[in-house]
Parts: sequence; structure tokens; C-alpha cells
Amino acid sequence: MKFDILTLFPEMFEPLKHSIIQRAESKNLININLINIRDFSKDKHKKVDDTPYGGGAGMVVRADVVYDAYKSVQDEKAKVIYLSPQGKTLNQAKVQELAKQEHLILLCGHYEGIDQRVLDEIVDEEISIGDYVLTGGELPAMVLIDSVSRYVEGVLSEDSVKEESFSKGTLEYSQYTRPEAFLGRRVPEVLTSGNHKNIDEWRKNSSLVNTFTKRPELLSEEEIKKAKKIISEEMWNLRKENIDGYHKINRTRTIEEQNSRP
Ligand code: 21W
Repeated sequence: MKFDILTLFPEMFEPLKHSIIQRAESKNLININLINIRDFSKDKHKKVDDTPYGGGAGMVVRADVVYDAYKSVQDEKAKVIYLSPQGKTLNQAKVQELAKQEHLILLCGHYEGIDQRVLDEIVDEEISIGDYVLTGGELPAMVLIDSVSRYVEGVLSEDSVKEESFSKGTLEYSQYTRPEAFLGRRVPEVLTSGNHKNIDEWRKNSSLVNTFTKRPELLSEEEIKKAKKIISEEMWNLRKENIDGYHKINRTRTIEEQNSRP
């Protein structure tokens, strides 16, 4: 999959050279090509912007300079995406849809704004990465490349892709590794039991409870009922453990010992 990036700040894409994305590029699974829009300025000072018609503060990036940059990578089969705060918010469904393309041309937005005529001429889709203001479309372009590249065959291990489709619709279950006790918090006993049926059930429940507490809007009425049931059962078990523990302490410690810290 080929990505052409049209930008005034090609230096900002340095991070792509130090990640999973770099691995994918060296394996020729993806190809990232940076085009500096400024290289297409015909001005002797390499100027790319001018004052807005109608007046007002700020500057506007010229249509002709952006168009010439686009012409240098033009491809009838490519989809041209304009990263802009006015775009539709990127989501996982859109990421998967874009991953089917052979060639994406990404035009990075700029706080100055770009002359509308070149946008009308070349842009197929306008995409934002969320409702907050950034200084430019460069970080959003990297977000898009990172998220789309994961779906290019061979970039991710088969296991990661399978895991992801399995957990679709709910958040991940909680994970634990050594040590078995950390600041007095123990790893859930079932995970060290070796009983894979129980472990599977615990992970399903953990995933449902995590979703219920953090993103309840992702759950159906049915799933919400189930999550509440799991949580109340958990609370009941905790209460029982504490009561048992309390009686155990009462049986084994003197009154003085019980009044001092355990
Ligand atoms: C910030 C662009 C402000 C434009 C009149 C007309 C790309 C982005 C961006 C930016 C303005 C994305 C103006 C989430 C983002 C991006 C920079 C407004 C002034 N006045 N997703 N135009 N958030 N941001 N321009 O900011 O380019 S995707």
C-alpha cells in the first residue's frame, strides 16, 4: 500500500522511521513518500501563501502550489484524503475501509487554511481525528497511516488480528504478570489455577466488567444486566472472604495483637 503525504512540514514525519511502520516499510508491505509542498513554489523566496481575498487576519495557502504538488503524485486509482478539523471523525470502520485502497494521497491541513478551489478539485474525502484543535494535519496523517497499516497483510502478527476480531464490541480483559503479589494486591487466583475453562470465563467476565465501568454505551441491555450480575457476585465473594478472614484473625490473634496493625 502506498501513502503519498503532501505537507509543508515533512520533518514532522520522523517518528514513522522508528516504529512498527518502519518494519512494514523495510519489508515493502507499505511505501511512504513525503512531498514538501514548498518545493512546488515558483516564488524566489519559496513563499506558498498569500493574504486572504475579502481581508482579515492570517494567510491562505495558494491553490496552484498545492495543485502542482498533487500533480507530482497524481494517480486515477488513488484516493485523496484531506486531513482537516472539518472532516468526518476517523473510526475503526473507516480505517478498515481505507485499508482496502492500493494508494492514498494525504493532504495535511494547516491552521492558515488552503484555497478552497484546489480542495474542490482534488479531494475525495475530508477526515478529522477528533474534536480538538491541533496545529496541523501532520499528526492526524500519522495516526491514519499507523491505524490503516495494521490492516495491510503481513504488518501485524496473525494472532493480534484474531485477538482483535474476537474482542470486537467490548474492551479487553485485565492482564497480569509476575510478581504474584504487588503492593499487597494479588493476581486473581483463577489465572494461576491452570483451569482453562475457568480462565476463559474469567476473561469474558473481566472484559464485560471493564466495558460496563468504562464504556457502558458500547453494551446492549442484555450485556449490562450480565455485567451487573457479575459485579454483585464479585462483591458478595469479597464480603465473604473478608468475613472469613476476620473470624480467622479473631481465632489466632490476641486482643492486643488485633488492636495493633496486622
Ligand atoms: C487548525 C486547521 C485550525 C485549520 C478561517 C478558515 C487536521 C485536525 C487537523 C487547523 C484551523 C484534524 C481558518 C483534529 C485538527 C488540522 C489544524 C482553522 C483557520 N479560519 N483532526 N480557516 N483536529 N488542524 N483555520 O486540528 O489541520 S485533521
